[in-house]
Amino acid sequence: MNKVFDPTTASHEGAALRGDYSQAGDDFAIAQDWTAYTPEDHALWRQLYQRQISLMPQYACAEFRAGLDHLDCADGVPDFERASKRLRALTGWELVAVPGLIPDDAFFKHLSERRFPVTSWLRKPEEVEYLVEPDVFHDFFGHLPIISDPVFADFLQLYGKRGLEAEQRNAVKYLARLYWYTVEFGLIRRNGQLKAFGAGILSSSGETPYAVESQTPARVKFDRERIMHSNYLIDQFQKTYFVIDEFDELFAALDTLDIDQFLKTETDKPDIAVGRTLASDKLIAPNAPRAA
Ligand code: HBI
Ligand code: FE
Repeated sequence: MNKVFDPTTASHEGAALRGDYSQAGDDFAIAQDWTAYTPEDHALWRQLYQRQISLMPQYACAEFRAGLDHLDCADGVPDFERASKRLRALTGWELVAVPGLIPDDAFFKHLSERRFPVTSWLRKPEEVEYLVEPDVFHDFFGHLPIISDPVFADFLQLYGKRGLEAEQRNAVKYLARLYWYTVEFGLIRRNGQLKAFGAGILSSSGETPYAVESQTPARVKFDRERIMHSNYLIDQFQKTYFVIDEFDELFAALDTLDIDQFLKTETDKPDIAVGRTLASDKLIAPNAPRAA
């Protein structure tokens, strides 16, 4: 099956696709082929894992940390089948291996059926610091732990369902912003302290402390319409993070979203530029930086 996937139609625009799409089925699923990872891959995974795990007690929310424990993935690039078993037991989700970014419709379909697409390839040693496109470390370490939370798990499935609907109505752009500012870069407030749950934050050693305690970016109370109008950048630390108090807020935001109504009343409003804050934003202070 020779499928051509144009990355410029995906929301992570400009990402170079490096996986092998020629083996993918119509749903873009491939075999993980766990035995093909080299000892160097496993060593690089352990290096990435060790660096991130040391940051989690301070910066990740409790649900994410509990999920990470359940996934038990310290030793090397994880076997997706084993991880699927664990996740299935917790929230009924499983993993599906993919070659990288996949088209929106295939992505939404998987989520709507409680399957999370996980890129199978691992970055190269010279990319430990930074990568624009998702690899197995970002997808597995960043995304899967929080899917062990039942409320988040239901929210993500609903995102898939609403995404399929948005596709029919040409509204994916607005839904994708919600995903970006929550699933990828979301913060949650716990006992007055900010913690991260977004995968883009928690798979990055630089952005993890930055998102939670830097004085530079703005932190704004979660607001569905505000986010749906907000542009974002994929190749640098975020300039604005949105903060929830409960995962229920995410579920409710999608559950009560009337896409047709939004298109009718909201889409003539201008986009909000990256880094801009509005008078109506409820601003939230960062945590005090960790003592050195
Ligand atoms: N494919 N593998 C993969 N991972 C993503 O996060 C992803 C994708 N395709 C489309 C997509 N994200 C976004 O465009 C949607 O959330 C809108
Ligand atoms: Fe991601």
